[in-house]
Amino acid sequence: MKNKAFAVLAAIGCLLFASTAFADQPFDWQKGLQPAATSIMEEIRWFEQYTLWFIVPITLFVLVLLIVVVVKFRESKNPVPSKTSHNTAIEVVWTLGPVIVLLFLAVPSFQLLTRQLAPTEEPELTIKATGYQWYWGYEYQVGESPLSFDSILLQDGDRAAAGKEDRGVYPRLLAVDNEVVVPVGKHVRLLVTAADVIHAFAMPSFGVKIDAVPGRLNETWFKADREGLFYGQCSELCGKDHAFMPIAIRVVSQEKYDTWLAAAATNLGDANKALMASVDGAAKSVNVAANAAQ
Ligand SMILES: [Cu+2]
Repeated sequence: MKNKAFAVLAAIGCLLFASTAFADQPFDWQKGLQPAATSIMEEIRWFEQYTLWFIVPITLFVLVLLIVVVVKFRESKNPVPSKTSHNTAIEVVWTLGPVIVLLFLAVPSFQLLTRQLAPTEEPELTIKATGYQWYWGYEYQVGESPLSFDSILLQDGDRAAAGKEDRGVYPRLLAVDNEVVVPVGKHVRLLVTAADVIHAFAMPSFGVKIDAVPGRLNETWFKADREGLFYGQCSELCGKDHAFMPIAIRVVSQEKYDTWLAAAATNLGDANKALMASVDGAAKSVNVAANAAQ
């Protein structure tokens, strides 16, 4: 019996963690937010938990009050209703109570907003993301000739040629042909706009979500604290293929980023392939080593 329970728990554990082991993306039966890859997202996750400590007790309290009123003051038990219309003590309590609760929520909320909107560091890299119907275009503002490319949903037929057949790493509807590549631990400034209709650039594990509005340049930032392949999506209904313009950001070491950037200036496809070989190839050899050790 115990073994059976353990097996079920282990299976659930595998389900929960299996897909997150490869890349940061949503997974089946996910309930909470995605694991954080930036300090801002760390804080967002904390704030979500913190808020629940207010929401859940208040909801339960209101439920209890409703049940008490329904039971205690039902017609058969209480045929002559009270005509009380005012009670100063209650007025004071139900005004001050919510004010205090809102203060407890507002202070950390505004602190978090400030950290999101007013970064304290200078950006080390600036990338401009432009939303189109229905894909993203990226422009790296580096050196004399800025690097720019489009990032389009990976079609199943193109998987083999792109070397992206592993659906754990390159999932259907999230994988793209050209990922954004950024160095780990570096402050990246993100300029976001759109060329046709309003889109929104969202990267859940970075805590980034910002509207892409034609004729307007929005600015945000992120600083990924670990390497990996992160997936997000357009988050503003923008037309029939809104669900098919994913965002993929590959966070790599500064060294790998430098190599990629230098190669991408002449041939983006080859640069991506070389980067994939060094990243995915390294991951595989790590797995093999771990298997051998067991
Ligand atoms: Cu869109």
